[in-house]
Amino acid sequence: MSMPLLTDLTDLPADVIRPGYDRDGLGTGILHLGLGAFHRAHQAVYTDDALAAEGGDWRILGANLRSTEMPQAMTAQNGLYSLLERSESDRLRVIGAHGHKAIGGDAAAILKAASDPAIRILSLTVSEKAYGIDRAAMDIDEAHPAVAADLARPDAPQGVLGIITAALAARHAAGHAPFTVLCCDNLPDNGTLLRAGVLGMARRHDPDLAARIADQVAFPATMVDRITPAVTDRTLSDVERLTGHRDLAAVETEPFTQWVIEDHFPEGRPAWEAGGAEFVTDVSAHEAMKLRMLNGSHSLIAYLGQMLGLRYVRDLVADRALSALVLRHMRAAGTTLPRNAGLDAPSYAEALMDRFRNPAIAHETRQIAMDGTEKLPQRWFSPAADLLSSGGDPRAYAFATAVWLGWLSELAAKGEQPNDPRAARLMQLVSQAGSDATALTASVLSLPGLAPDALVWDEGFTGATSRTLARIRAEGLRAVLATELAG
Ligand code: CS2
Repeated sequence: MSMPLLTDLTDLPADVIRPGYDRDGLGTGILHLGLGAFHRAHQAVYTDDALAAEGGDWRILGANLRSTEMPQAMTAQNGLYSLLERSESDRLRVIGAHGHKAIGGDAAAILKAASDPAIRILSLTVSEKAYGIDRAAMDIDEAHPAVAADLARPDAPQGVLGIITAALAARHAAGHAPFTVLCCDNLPDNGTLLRAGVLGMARRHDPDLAARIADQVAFPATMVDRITPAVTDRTLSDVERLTGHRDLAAVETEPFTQWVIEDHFPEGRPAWEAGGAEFVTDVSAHEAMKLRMLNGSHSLIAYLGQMLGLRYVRDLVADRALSALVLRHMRAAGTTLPRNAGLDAPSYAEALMDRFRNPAIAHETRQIAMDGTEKLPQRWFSPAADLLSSGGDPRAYAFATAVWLGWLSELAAKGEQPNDPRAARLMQLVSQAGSDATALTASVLSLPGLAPDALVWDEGFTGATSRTLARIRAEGLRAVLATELAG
């Protein structure tokens, strides 16, 4: 007999933690775009804690711009889902912060919801590649497919920038206050960046609207952190065992969680501090530490793992030589961080290594290896440029870059492609460079927006990268690893 679906809070085992508030008594105040596992394991959990502590009309309306699967699953479960925190012992909690219905693949419905005055925060976890913002120009990237579509049809926006701009225009026209825009993706200065994108879009349509947005809309920056592997059949079967219910929206995650937020919410906000969120006036130092040390070393782990056939992050850090390389990367990243900001990079590195080692977390290197051209600029290439400008040793970054290029070469040789929005271009560059490691290094690093010019032109860095790449190709990664730490 198949188990009942999780649709309410009855019939749950006594040890399952459940929402500490009356869900039906609280209205919706947040529209969240991007109903992925990370949002369900992070912001929604903080909101659940905030609602339990202080109540308020801050439940979340979740929406996916394109895919319908998760919104349908959430709607079928009245917005409820299980959060499985994995460590030596698993902890199961049902999250109630979402409303009863979610929106999937219906941009017009999302725009309508965003125009509703009840919504006072619009938050996002749509992944780096969804925005279409040119960081160098701090403007929209007109070649990005969603941006191009929204420039052509501002009345029927499909992308995040078009939807936010159109909703802010509709709210102004109806006499409603703007919402606060809260970017929760792993991008540096994510608030400022998204603001630049929205202003760029608004300026193209209506300069007065752009001026109003610049003047009135808050875009607080955030640093978000919680390792959340993709959901697997094992997640779902463990949740069934622990709850006695089927749950197609369940997520699994690590116990650690962190959220640092700039406290700038003119229309109010939930009491997220109840869940441990830290409110600060400037998140940039925290964000640089997290992006460069955690995400930067994650990307190194991902490409090493992909090349060495190691499936999970924990498999890599269980290997002494590999974990030494990961630690070297973290240390190099640590030297690029702002001084006098009260950061403790050595303790942070140690704590990260422990989190990466968590035997209960099966985080696939394949998942992290996705979208390299979107992730590596902030994870590797800007810190590497900072390191060079302060006279530091760029070896750790040259090594990481060589591993990525080596992996791309290997994929090309097998007739495969990376999972990356610029996959076709990358494969073309690999094929054009042939066996010339110097040419491949130069051509990939010169891709628009990937690496700062100072890095692309630095012969010490590119030379070290292409020499390591040539060795990886000639001798194999294992052989290079053996000498990398020794020399
Ligand atoms: C990872 C991140 O997939 C990736 O690229 O580096 O999702 C990472 O797990 C989170 O940022 C941790 O907070």
